[in-house]
Amino acid sequence: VHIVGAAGAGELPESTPWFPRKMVDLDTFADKVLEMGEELDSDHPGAKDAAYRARRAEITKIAKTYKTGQPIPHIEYTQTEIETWAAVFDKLTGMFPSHACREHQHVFPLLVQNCGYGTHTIPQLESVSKFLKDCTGFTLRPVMGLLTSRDFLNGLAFRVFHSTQYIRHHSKPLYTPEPDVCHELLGHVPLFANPDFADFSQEIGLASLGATDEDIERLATIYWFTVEFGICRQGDQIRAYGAGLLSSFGELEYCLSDKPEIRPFEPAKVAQQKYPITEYQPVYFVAESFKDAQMRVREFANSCNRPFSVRYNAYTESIEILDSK
Ligand code: HBI
Ligand code: FE
Repeated sequence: VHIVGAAGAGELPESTPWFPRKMVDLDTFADKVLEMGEELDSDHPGAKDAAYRARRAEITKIAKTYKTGQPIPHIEYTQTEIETWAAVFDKLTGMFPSHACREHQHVFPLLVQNCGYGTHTIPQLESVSKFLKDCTGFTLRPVMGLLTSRDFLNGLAFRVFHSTQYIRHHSKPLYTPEPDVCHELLGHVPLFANPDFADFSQEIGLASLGATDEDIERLATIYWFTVEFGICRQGDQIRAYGAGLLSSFGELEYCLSDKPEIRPFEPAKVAQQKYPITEYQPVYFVAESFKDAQMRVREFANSCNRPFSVRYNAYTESIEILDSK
């Protein structure tokens, strides 16, 4: 195996889509957000609330100007925002013992102890990011809203998770059409503290670097059915590990009921599965373990149409290109 020299880009096939090679390259994602970055869709519960939109703009400005290596600025959340958090927090933490996977349950009390998780406090991203860094090397970066699948998945290659910092509208505490701090902090964060899950997530990220648009679509679908809506076998039970499930009161109940269809996690098949984004999922895929899922994704990545492979150098926080796979 020969490592392509640092000069880099020129030595990759010309058709290779641009991808971040160093951690600081992620700074270029800051203001590239899809629709809900600044304007809200007409069906967003906060669309007609000028004060809510102004508050969001204030918070997303942090993400817009954030640069690698800076501490994530502290947000002084308002009483209304804290009440919204409290409603979500109480509802979900009541269900975790019976519905969340054991990895999520193991980490949750540590987040209470170390990062200020609790009914009456919205944890700060900076504190959570430091905690994750100690556990698995994952860090958070503030983001204005939805990134493209390519940019979002590319971040995972660096063990970076792009996290929103604003909260859903107070009129509907148990509903949000987009990611918000409740989804990120209660759904995603606990799992990124788990070493096997961190490896699994980075594996998807590495496969996404310089991938074709078709392969990005397939990897995004795998991400959807795992990191967002994954369920896993745990002894003789099935539990939720996907953040979309762990942050949704209704779907968390539904996904473990006898209503949805459940299939084994086989990436080549998962990648072809169509899915709705505004309704509960009709199909879930069950992983045997995060290690097993990671190995399967690695195998899948090797079948993708990319003429090179990559590895992450954690010392230099950069991607090395390997010219044979
Ligand atoms: N962007 N900020 C942000 N957060 C996500 O969870 C997210 C995203 N972009 C795409 C995405 N998730 C996934 O649905 C896949 O397309 C990767
Ligand atoms: Fe998410």
